[in-house]
Amino acid sequence: MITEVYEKINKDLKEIDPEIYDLIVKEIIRQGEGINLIASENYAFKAVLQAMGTPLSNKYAEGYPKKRYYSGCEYVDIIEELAIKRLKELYKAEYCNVQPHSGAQANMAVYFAILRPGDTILTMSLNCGGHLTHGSPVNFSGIIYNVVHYEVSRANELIDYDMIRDLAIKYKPRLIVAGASSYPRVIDSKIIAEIAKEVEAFFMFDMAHYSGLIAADLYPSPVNHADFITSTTHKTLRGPRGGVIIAKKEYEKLINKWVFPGIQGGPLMHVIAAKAVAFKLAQSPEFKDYQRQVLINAKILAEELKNQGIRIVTDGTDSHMVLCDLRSIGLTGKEAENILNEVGIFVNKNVIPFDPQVPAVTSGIRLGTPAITTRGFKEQETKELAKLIALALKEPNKKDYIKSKVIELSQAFPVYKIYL
Ligand code: DSN
Repeated sequence: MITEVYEKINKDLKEIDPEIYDLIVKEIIRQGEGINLIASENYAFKAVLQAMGTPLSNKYAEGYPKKRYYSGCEYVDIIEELAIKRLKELYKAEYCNVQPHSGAQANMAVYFAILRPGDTILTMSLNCGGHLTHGSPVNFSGIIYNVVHYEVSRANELIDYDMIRDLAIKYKPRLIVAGASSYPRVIDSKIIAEIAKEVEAFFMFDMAHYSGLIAADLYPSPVNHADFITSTTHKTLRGPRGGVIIAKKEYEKLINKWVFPGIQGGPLMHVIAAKAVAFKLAQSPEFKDYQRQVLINAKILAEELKNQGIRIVTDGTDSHMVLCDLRSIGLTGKEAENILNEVGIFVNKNVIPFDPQVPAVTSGIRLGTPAITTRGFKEQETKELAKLIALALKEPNKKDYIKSKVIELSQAFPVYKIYL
């Protein structure tokens, strides 16, 4: 049930557009009652949502602080400067741009800044956990550039750095890209930086998935190794949906030019304010504790699922995510996603390295612990959840029991108390 407080705050919306109001309420309830294990999602800080739902959205501020194309930017200038200062502090960075509307736009701005159509880029294969904007044939990056992919080793499913070096020497890429959406292990940006230097390529690290862990010093930072670092702000960081770019100071003018006016118009000032809030909160000791628990929960999840007979890709995790190979229990990723959805556990089907299934089916599911940790799950609850997942996947007739347990667990750990 939605709270009276929520109804009161949103009284106008309810009256003006009951259809949309009702759907928002349903989504809030869905998020609250279900258990979210989608590794790229999280529950943003409440203060982040508050900063986003403001009249800052009304302001046009094309340009950069103190160099805008519109008047009346005195307050949004300070907001953007604060966001920049905090992001630089958070990652000990020389320069950053907080305007990209998304991770995809952050990547696009870097590509457009340093590449020309037809240039070769060396990136992680999507089948091994790479991102769509790292050269997928259905994405602009795969259409505009000549893409060469490196893979993980078939033997241990870890990134094959020798393969990166061999391909870099053979194809002489202008850019090497690292970062992944379903690689649970540490990515060694130092080795990749050395390879990039050897072949005189640029090196971009897309830390979208790992940015919260990196901010908390719990995953190796690519700063000082990569020329460009891109990220989203809504995953492990718990900020608003959006993107950022970090780079060496020498690229400031080039990147700024390519974000605006290169590929974007007016920045989303309400989102930039919310990013600033998230960057402030990410510097707190509580955030570090939170990220520690994210890692502990991911390890417990992997261990317990393994105990239940589910094969874990790379046999474990160094991060917030766990990739399961469901061939070990005779299911596809699509089947598992549907079964878990029915009991209120949200996951996404995901290719595993060298997956024999097509991406719409897959042999795996990807699980992540950022969202459950935000709502307060610790070791005990995570272990219980892993058992419920295995039970749901192995014994379809227990659905009602599992669903009631999921509701029990989620009610014990409410998300936004003010709403639900
Ligand atoms: N779509 C995001 C993810 O789920 O990882 C970024 O690729």
